[in-house]
Amino acid sequence: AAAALAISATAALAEGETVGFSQIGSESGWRAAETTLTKTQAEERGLKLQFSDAQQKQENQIAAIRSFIAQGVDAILLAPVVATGWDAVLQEAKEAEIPVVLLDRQVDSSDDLYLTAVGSNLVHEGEVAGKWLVDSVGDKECRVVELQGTTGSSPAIDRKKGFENALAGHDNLKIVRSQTGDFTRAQGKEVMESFLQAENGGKDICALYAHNDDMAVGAIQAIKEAGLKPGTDILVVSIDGVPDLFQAMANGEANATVELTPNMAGPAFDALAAYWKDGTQPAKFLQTESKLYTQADDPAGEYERRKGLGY
Ligand code: GYE
Repeated sequence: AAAALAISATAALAEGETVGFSQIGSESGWRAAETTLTKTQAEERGLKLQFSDAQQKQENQIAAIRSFIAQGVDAILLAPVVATGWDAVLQEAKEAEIPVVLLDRQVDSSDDLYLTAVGSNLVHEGEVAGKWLVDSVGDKECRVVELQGTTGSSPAIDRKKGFENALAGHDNLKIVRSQTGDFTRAQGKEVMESFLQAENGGKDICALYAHNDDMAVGAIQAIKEAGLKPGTDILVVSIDGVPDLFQAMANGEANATVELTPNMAGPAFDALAAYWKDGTQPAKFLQTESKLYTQADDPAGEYERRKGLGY
């Protein structure tokens, strides 16, 4: 009888909740780190994680959420690739009484359709990046090119807005070209090549603002292949704080980045634990930090500190 009791107790402990995670894909080093940290923390907390990689397609995310609902998971994590088109499937999760937690991006659905959203203030990130450039350039004429994130995603919309807020009133800084690089290195390089060609081989470009570090790293490659010096001929400012950007900064090839923690799962799992325990309703937005790093902030040391963190 004692042995049976021990087994059932263990079974109860091992039971743990099941969480479905609809991840966008692995378009950037930052996203790969977010996935790694989510899997590690689920394991540490005794949660069973059903992971789905949507290859950056919304229809795949919606299908994954529907399969999680059919499985009767205890919660759903969703990093929404774009901001629109979620009402129906979020309503289905609500009717199934499955709490949904948004990670790192926002949706335009009403906030009664999700338990909480964990992420940074994306407009503020753009403002921090823009302010750094305004302060660095002073009253010099500066033609700026912009690599936007995934079209229709909340970071692409908000980081553009924030950067423009910071440049308002400083007419010597002008965004002369702006196009999506879909948050990837490859497309960041490709689009930057077209910007360089269109701007007198890059000689007319004073600065690049990239909505994430991966596009900046791709663009840095293109700037070097055009025979120019990234970080001096063309200033480079971006967002995420991934190790490779700190590496570029240590080499003088990038100037500034706004850090985005890849650990969105920690606050998400904490909120879910409280909700599962006694129905505690968290705030609808759990905001993470946005810290500016420049070449003055020991980039080589920051590279060392980050390179093991799941990137
Ligand atoms: O900046 C980028 C990833 O959603 C804020 O998505 C996140 C962004 C991040 O592709 O690297």
